[in-house]
Amino acid sequence: MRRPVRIAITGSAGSIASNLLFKIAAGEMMGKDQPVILQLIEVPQAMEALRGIAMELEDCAYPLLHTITLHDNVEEGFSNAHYALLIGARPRGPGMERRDLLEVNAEIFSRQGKALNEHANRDVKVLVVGNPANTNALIASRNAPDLSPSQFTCLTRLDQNRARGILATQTGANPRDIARVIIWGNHSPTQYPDLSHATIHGHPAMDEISQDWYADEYIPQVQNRGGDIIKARGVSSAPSAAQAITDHMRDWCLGTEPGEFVSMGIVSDGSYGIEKGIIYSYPVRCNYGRYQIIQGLEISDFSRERMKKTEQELLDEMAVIEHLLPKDTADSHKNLSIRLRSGQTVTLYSDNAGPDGKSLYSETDRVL
Ligand code: NAX
Repeated sequence: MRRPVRIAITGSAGSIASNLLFKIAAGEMMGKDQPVILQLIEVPQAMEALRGIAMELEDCAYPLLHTITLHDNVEEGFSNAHYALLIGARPRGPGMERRDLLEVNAEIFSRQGKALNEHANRDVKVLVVGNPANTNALIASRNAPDLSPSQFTCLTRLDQNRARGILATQTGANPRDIARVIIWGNHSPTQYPDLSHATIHGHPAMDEISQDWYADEYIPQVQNRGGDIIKARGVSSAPSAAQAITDHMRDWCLGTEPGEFVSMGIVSDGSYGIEKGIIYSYPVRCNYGRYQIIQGLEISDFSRERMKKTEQELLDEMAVIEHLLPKDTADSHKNLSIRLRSGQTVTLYSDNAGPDGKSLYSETDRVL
């Protein structure tokens, strides 16, 4: 049996976490042979509710659940964490402008970034879920100068799963047989769900659907799915978000399926002409606990326009909170390849996952 890993989770008494914690304790995220220590973090007024969740976890008698600790502050809660899932965030209140939302969350995520820098394990893997997720991840990362920007990611896997599920329904395919669906950009309605490289049973997905349905129905449906769920249920997505968090962390830690891409919000290294340093959703593949941006995909004018639009929204969000970002961490975000933990540019391993048995990835230093 392995040594237990420490997973710190903010917003632990909220709707997403209430679904997620039971999946983690059951071994769905880190594997069926990996014991876990859950370091659950909430705001002080939610500690009683959190105690109730801890009791329910205990009542499941999960063999992999080593210990549960409860915290009303992140400094204690992040202590020695190997993984940090930042789910809690301030939702938009009545009369609150987007600018106010960005600024109020900037305060929360600055403190969390500093706490991770000071207290977490040096190899901590961070996933930001709380919205606006991409910009919150940027803020946390910029406040953690001793950690690599590549340790900070944000969740766009829910968007990818939605894109796959909706395509499966339309074509009658099993979601398992659909691969290489990509989400580019922001976790917001400007995101671009891209099917140009997607396959169904290994054949181009675009051959199975019409361009009109893709452009006029499919893309807006994926982009607005979160809002449609709130309209229908009266509450935002929770079980599907918990599933997506599980998928994101499992793939990052244990590796992606051979030949498959998954989408993750990660710091841009300038790939595909996207501004360096912003947190942008890219197609990646993961192995040995690292991720690599899939390089060399052909980008049509149709795609380019949409990738730029969502990039622009992220630049606008960054402009709103720029004055709150520490200046001295800007360079580490823009010069990623020299910020590898080893301090050197490295040659990638070759995994024969590319076309004709050649590696797609061996000629780049973009290992993150
Ligand atoms: P809930 O309101 O049910 O739960 C949030 C919990 O976070 C609350 O219990 C609250 O007390 C706690 N919290 C707030 N600030 C905190 C802080 N500073 N430290 C610790 N805990 C804190 O929201 P839920 O439905 O669980 O959603 C959580 C966040 O995920 C929201 O920001 C939501 O917008 C975002 N989402 C992001 C998604 C993504 O794909 N990136 C999809 C799902 C979801 O909409």
